[in-house]
Amino acid sequence: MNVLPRREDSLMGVAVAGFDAVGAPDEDYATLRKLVHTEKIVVLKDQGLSAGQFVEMGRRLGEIEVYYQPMYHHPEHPEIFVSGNTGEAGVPQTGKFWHHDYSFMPRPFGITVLYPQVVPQVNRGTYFIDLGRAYEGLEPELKERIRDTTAQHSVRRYFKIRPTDVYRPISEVVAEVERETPAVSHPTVITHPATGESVLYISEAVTCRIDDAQGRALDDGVLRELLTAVGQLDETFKHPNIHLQTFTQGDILLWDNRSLVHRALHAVKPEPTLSYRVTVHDEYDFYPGIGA
Ligand code: 7UC
Ligand code: FE
Repeated sequence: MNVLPRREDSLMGVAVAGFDAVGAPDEDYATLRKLVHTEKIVVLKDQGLSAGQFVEMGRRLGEIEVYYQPMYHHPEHPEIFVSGNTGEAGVPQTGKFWHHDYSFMPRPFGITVLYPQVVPQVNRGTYFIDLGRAYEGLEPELKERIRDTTAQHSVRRYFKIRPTDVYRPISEVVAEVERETPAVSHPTVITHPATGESVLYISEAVTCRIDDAQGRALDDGVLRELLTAVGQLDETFKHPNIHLQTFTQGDILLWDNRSLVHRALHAVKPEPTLSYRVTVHDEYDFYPGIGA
């Protein structure tokens, strides 16, 4: 495996040539995980894996987390989350909002692996913000205000109506979402277990409130101030923290789901697009003390 030098004008990420996903020894997979933790995005070039081989790659990386909703599953491989609009499988318009994967769950995973299958011609790519670096740059007063606080995360705003929900009362669907996936709390600032960085762990789509150490909600303004400062409310995507990661056919993207929030780029008039995703727990707890 050959790590290519980062382009000087790029905020994050490295490309890797010659990674043999099928034949790589365990040491190479350990090196790859480390690279994801330090570089935040790794793009493996020129991959030609079948769906089954892609799942196998996920298993080599860690413990696969199967998405909790079957409507996203690949028909033969439930481990693969399919997003796309080509009709055969998958859900269109996924992740079109700043989020981490699974932050609304009690035990999120460390690494997301994306394997684009049909790459759009025009609107290709995914936006990213590194919230470790962004936390470092926050005003000291703002850091002080969120010390020892927790943030609540809920999927409710972006839960997609399923085919099986047609003709159900919306109140029943909402009650089910709150019952099955109640809001969860995580520290507002988590420690990255692999790098030791302090990482702000909030997103525009999923974080719904910040609580002090006694569980009392802070003023809404604090969450808005944080989201503004790090770039998640910038509708022009010109904030200096925002990185647009593009990809071409044959790329496999791996990213650090602890440090990065991401947002899919979807056209208003959609072009054909299809991508496969597997998500894995690496060798570390999501953050030290989770679930304790
Ligand atoms: O349809 C979607 O955008 C899925 C989203 C609500 N969750 C992705 C995840 O992994 O948390
Ligand atoms: Fe996502």
